[in-house]
Amino acid sequence: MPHNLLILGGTTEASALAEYISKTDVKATISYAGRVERVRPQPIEKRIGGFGGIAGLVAYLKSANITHVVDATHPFASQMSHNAIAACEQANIPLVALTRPAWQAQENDKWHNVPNIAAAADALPEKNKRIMLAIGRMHLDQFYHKPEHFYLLRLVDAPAVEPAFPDKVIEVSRGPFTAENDIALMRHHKIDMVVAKNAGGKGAYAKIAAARALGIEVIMITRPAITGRDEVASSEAVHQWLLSNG
Ligand code: 3Y8
Ligand code: NAP
Repeated sequence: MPHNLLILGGTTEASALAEYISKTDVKATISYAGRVERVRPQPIEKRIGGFGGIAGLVAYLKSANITHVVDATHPFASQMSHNAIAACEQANIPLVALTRPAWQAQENDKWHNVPNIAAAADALPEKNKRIMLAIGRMHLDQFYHKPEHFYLLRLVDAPAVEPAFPDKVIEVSRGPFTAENDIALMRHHKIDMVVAKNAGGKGAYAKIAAARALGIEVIMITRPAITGRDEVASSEAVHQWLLSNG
């Protein structure tokens, strides 16, 4: 049966893979949750919306005659990744993850590593800081019990509901970002602390390089561990995996 690939997308690497695959004879569809108003235009077929849990994904794999799945989601999209592992096992469909390594602290980095988002909020100091909270929209409520700080929030879309921080500025901007812009942004808002997910890749790294340049502490959230799947690190390796997996 000819290859029919499902790419679970939402990252720079997923877009690069879609571009790469569009130049081959492999039929492929890139999938998004539908979290934001606009997703990046793609050269291959796109589907937007959840599948409906593991069972929904199994049903989709069968109805769409998917032969292979590449999980190219963000390292913090752990629910999707776990569902993909379970669904591909049930449907007996090969799965590989296209991942990007975690960032490693470099000389002059002032990182304070924490295991999860809740621990990042607990790690905030007592006295008033000016914090760039660049972890998106979905988990801001985990910081609501620390209202005494100023927060610079960077969101993909203007929020339908105002995040409940008394002292905040909302920067509506989608990545990828640049270090020089993030240095200017942090200087403008007199930022003295950054909270970040260890996303890896280039699209979110600007704030990390900017914090280093400005000597600002970063509370770095470790990514969730995801096991039980093969992983590759490039579009070429995905193509090789595809060819060697029937
Ligand atoms: C919907 C649509 C591409 C993909 C680009 C990458 C880079 C730019 C940097 C900061 C950090 C953050 C956030 C971020 C980046 C890339 C990548 C990446 C971080 C889009 C996209 C979708 C999403 C979902 C969105 C989350 C949010 C997280 C913003 C597309 C633009 C903070 C992650 O409002 C919301 O509901 C936003 C939700 C999940 C995390 C959160 O908890 O809020 N990404 N981001 C995807 C879908 O519907 O399936 O893919 O075109 C994609 C990108 N965002 O092809 O160019 O590869 O990482 N995304 C983080 O790293 O902390 C911004 O501001 O410095
Ligand atoms: P998540 O918490 O792991 O997944 C929650 C549910 O969202 C999944 O069970 C699934 O719903 C749906 N879903 C997630 N990714 C999907 C995809 N690519 N296609 C179809 N449905 C998807 O996911 P998340 O952290 O909210 O991430 C959502 C999307 O944003 C993903 O595409 C991810 O790559 C992208 N993203 C996330 C982050 C982040 O920080 N989390 C950063 C950058 C980009 P059903 O159970 O109904 O199938």
